[in-house]
Amino acid sequence: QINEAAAVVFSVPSYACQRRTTLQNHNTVLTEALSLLAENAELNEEDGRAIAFRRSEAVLKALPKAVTNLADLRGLPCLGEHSLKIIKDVLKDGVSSEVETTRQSDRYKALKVLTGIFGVGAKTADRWIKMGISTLHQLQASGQTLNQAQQAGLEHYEDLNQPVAKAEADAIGDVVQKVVLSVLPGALITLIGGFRRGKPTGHDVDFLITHPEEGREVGLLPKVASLLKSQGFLLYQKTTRNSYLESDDGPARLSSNMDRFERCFSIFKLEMNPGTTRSGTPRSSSRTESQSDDHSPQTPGGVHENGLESRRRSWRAVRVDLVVSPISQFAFALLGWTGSKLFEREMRRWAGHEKAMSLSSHALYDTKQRRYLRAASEEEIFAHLGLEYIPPSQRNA
Ligand code: 8DG
Ligand code: MN
Ligand code: MN
Repeated sequence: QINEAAAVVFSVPSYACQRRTTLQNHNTVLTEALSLLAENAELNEEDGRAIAFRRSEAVLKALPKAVTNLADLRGLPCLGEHSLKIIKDVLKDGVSSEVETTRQSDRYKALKVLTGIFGVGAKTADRWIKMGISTLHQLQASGQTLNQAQQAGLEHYEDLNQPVAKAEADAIGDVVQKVVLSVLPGALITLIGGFRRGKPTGHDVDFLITHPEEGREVGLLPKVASLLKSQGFLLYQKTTRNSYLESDDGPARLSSNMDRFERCFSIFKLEMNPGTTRSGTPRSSSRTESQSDDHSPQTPGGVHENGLESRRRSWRAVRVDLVVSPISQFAFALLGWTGSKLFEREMRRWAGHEKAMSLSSHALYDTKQRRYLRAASEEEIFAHLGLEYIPPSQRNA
């Protein structure tokens, strides 16, 4: 065959946690097509289908150069029939009709808009769509009862759907660090999530906090959250305490992406006014939103915090996740919260299927030896699992 001679031979291991996946991707047209179908499946809670598309997407992300020919894909793992059909169409026509039809579909568009509200998941969005609610206006007009997270999510919709830049993450890191250290001297704060993997932007900012002395970290977040709030840095927060020790089901039986760390899901108020020093206390939360803009010289009074006038504000809303782990679980928490989500999922699958072990963000359990394997670093966890160490910047599967 003609293709045979021209075909590039790629060799890719089947688990994403065996591969080095950088942010540089030579097949963006193909991966964006597969990603949209994966996202659509996630929004429709078709988990098996979503994972299949995510795995195909990740295999293409790991290739050292662009695929130009279907024959290039021979021998690659994880590429199912459906994914291959999409790839074939994109290679031939530059687009896939299934992807474009999905992108334009009313249901996909409505699911995107509604789940774009912080606090709204696929289930809630589906319920609303079935009631004829597909837009933010329809939602507001419907009189649906929203919980506090959703109310805050709607209020800050525009900001929370703008990417967060690394510089913004660092500015928030400074504030968080200062407050955490004032409550617990000696605490260690690490930027995790996508930014730790070297992404230039993110949908939120994730921090992991610990303390070198086991136990000193207990109950830290309620204090940190209340200080941040009193200093005017929080627009919303929900703090939950650590429930790991109380649980009798153990880490092995936790559902895939849940853990039991003390944590705070928040919406941060980030000052952006160039004239305002970052370290200064912005304002007290006891003042109302409309008053709080008054000090800014170039901001006219009566500006609302969302809508068309948003450009005149001196601040923006940013989603921030704070997680606290005891030092004995720190390496597992760091690994579990660095992502990417697919990399994490694949690592747990590798542990279970290939090693008869159970990996969570708390611990690694060896089923055959019937014991927990300790680790003080991510490197040790990879070693326990018989995997080559992959640094965060190469976990972008
Ligand atoms: P982004 O914000 O830049 O869009 O990407 P990200 O930083 O990779 O995604 P993320 O949604 O902020 O999640 C960061 C990591 O944390 C990711 O690996 C998934 C993981 N994670 C959660 N929730 C939970 C959870 O409840 N338990 C555990 N163990 N991990 C979680 O997002
Ligand atoms: Mn993140
Ligand atoms: Mn997050």
